Amino acid sequence: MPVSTDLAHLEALARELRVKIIEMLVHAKSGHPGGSLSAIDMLVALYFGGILRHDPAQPYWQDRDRFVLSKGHCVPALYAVLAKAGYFPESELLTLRKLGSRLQGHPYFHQPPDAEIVPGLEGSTGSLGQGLSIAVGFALGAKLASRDSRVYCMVGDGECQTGQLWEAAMVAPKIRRPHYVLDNLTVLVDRNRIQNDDFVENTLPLDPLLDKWASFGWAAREIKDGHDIGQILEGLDWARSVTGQPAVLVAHTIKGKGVSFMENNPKWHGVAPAPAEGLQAIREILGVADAKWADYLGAHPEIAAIVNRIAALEKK
Ligand SMILES: Cc1ncc(C[n+]2csc(CCOP(=O)(O)OP(=O)(O)O)c2C)c(N)n1
Ligand SMILES: [Mg+2]
Repeated sequence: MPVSTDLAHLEALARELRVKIIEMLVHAKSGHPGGSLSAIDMLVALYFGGILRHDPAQPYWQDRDRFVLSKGHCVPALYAVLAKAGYFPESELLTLRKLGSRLQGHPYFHQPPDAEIVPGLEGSTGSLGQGLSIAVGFALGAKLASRDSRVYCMVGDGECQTGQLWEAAMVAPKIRRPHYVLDNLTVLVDRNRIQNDDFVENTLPLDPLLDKWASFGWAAREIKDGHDIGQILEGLDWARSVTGQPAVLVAHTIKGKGVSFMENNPKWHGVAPAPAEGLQAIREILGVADAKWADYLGAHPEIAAIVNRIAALEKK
C-alpha cells in the first residue's frame, strides 16, 4: 500500500481500520476495543503516512525501521494495519483469538516450526513494561551495526506505572554513551487516561508525565490531539529531527475513540462488543445516521458484507 501525506485519505483509512477492529472483536467475542481505538490513528500515521520505513514484501529486511507495540493487548489495531499494508491477507483478521490462528490476542513472535510467524510483528508483547526494553535493544543493535534503522515503540499510560518501563527509559538516553546515542528511538505514549478497570488518575496518577520522561534524558513533547493525523505526523517529524537523545511523544487520546458508548468509559477496556453493539459501533464510526443506514449499505457492498457477517452471528 503506497504511503500518503493526504490527510483526508489517511483519515478514511483510520475509519476503515476502526471498522475492522470492531468486526474482529465481535467475531472473536473477546479482546480490547478501547485501547485499540485510541491507538489506531497513530498507527495509521506511522505505517501509511511515510514515517516507518518498511516493506511488507520483505518483512524482515535488515534495514527496516521497527515498531514494537508494547501495549500488546491492543494488537487488533496492529493486525488491521499489517493486513492493510499487505503483510498477510485481510481475510485472516477474522481468525483473531481463534484456536489454531496465528493471530493471538497478544502479539506472539515465534520462529517456525513451533508456530507460524506473523509477518510484521517484531516481538512478543503484552506483559506490560517489556516492549520498551525490546525497543531499546533494537535501537542499540542498529547503532552497533551502523544501520540507520529507526525504532518506534508505543506504550500505554497505565503501562507507565510499571517498573521495567522506567528501567528502560532510564537506560535509553545513557547506555554506551558517548560512542552510541539512541536518537533513533521514539516512544509514543497513548495517554488515554484509562487503564484496565479504572481511570489512571484513580489508580496511580502519572503527572507530570512529560517532565518525568524529560528528567530521564528524553526529548519530550506532547501531541495535543492524538487523533489528529496532521498533529501526529508533525510530532513524528519532530521526533525524527531530534539528535543526541531519544524522543518521546505523549499523545492525548480518547479510549474507545469513534464509538459514543465506548469513549472514555473504562468498561470497554477489555470487553468485546456483542453483535448488536458492534453494528451500532460501525455505523457511528462511519458517521451514518440510523435513517440513512440502509441506503448507505446499498451503496457500500464491502460494509454490507461486514454487517451481514455480524448479523449472522446474532442469529446463532
Ligand atoms: C505486567 C502486566 N500487568 C498487568 C497486566 C494486565 N493488564 C492488561 S491491560 C492493562 C491496563 C493497561 O492500561 P494502558 O497501558 O493504559 O493501556 P490502554 O489504555 O492503552 O489499553 C493491564 C493492567 C499485563 N498485561 N501486564
Ligand atoms: Mg490507557
